Amino acid sequence: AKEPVRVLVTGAAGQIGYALVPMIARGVMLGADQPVILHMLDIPPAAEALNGVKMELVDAAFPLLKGVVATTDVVEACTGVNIAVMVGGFPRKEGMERKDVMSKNVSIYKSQASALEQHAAPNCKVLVVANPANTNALILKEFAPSIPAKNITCLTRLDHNRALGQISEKLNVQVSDVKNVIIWGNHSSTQYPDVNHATVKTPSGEKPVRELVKDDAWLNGEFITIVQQRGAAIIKARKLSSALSAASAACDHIRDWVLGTSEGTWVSMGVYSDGSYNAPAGVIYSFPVTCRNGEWTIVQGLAIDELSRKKLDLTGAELTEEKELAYSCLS
Ligand code: NAX
Repeated sequence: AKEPVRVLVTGAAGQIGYALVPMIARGVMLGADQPVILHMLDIPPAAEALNGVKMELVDAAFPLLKGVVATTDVVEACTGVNIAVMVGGFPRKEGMERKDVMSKNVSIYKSQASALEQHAAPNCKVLVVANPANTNALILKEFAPSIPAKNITCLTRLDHNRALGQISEKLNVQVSDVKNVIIWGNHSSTQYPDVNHATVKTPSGEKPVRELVKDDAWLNGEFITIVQQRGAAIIKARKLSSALSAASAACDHIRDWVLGTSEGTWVSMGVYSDGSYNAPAGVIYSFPVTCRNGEWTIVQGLAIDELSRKKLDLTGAELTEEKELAYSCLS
C-alpha cells in the first residue's frame, strides 16, 4: 500500500474548503489508490466551524482518509505537508482600498511562507487559490526562498475550465473533446482566454476551435468577456462566489501536476515567469504548461497574433503593478 500524502488546505472552514476537502478525501486530487492525511488550517474565529468540518469528514468514513489535523496553529498545519493548497486569505470588503486588502494578504502570505519553508516536507508543492492569487503566490515564493520557485503556483485552472465549458456549450460538443485553450496572465478580469490553438475532437479528427465556431467576432469579444466575468456572474446568481468549480479546478491542477498531463494536451497554471512569450519575468503569470514526473514545463513556440500580443501585455502590466503594490506594503 502507498504511504499517505499529507495535504494542507488553508481557509478550510470557508466555502471552497468545504467543497474541496471531501474531493481530496475521495481521491479526486491524487488518485483512487492514494491514501491522504488532511491538514486543515483556519483562523480562531472559524475554529468551531473548522471542527464541524472535521466531524463531517469522520462521519463520511472515507476509506482513503488516514487522518485529519484541524488547527488554527500555522506551524502544526504546515508540518510535514507534501501538498499545500492555500485557500485562506483576507477578502475584499465593501469600501476597502485595494492597498489595504493587499497589505493584509501580503502579511498572511509572508508568515505562511515561513511556516511552509521551515516545516513542510522537502519538495512540497504549493497551489495558491486565495486572491489576489498570482501576487499572493509571488509573496509566498519571495518569503520561502529555500522552496524551489518551480514548486509555487497559483490557480488559473478554473478560468481554463470555464473557457473549455463555454466552447463546449457554443458548439454543443462534449467538454472532454475540447482541449488546449490557454489562460494567459493574471487570475483577474485582465486574464486573456486564448482559443487560437484550441481544438475539438470530431469523428474526422481534431479540428481548430476557430474553424468550427466560424464566428471570430464572438471568439474575440463576447467569449473573452464571459470567461473574464464568469466569477462575477456566479456571485450574482448564487449570492456567493464560485466554490464547487474552484475546488474541482484545484484538484485538476494538483492532479495534472503530480500525475502528468496527457500526450498532446496542455493546461493553464500560474507559474514563476522566466519571460517566455515576452511576459514580464519575476511575476507569477499563467501560461500553457505540460506536466511530467511532477514538474511543469511552459509550452514553447506557439504563435501569438497581434490581438493576443496586446492582451498578454495588458495582463502582464497589471501583474507588474500588483507586484509593486505588494512590495510597497512591505516597507
Ligand atoms: P471564504 O471566505 O468562504 O473562506 C475563506 C476562509 O479563509 C475563511 O474560513 C477564513 O476564516 C479563512 N482565513 C482567513 N484568513 C486566514 C488565514 N490567515 N489563515 C487561514 N485561513 C484564513 O472564501 P472562499 O469562497 O472559500 O474563497 C477563498 C479564496 O479563494 C478567496 O480569496 C477567493 O477570492 C479565492 N478564489 C480564487 C479563485 C481562483 O480561481 N484562483 C476562484 C474562487 C475564489 O474566488
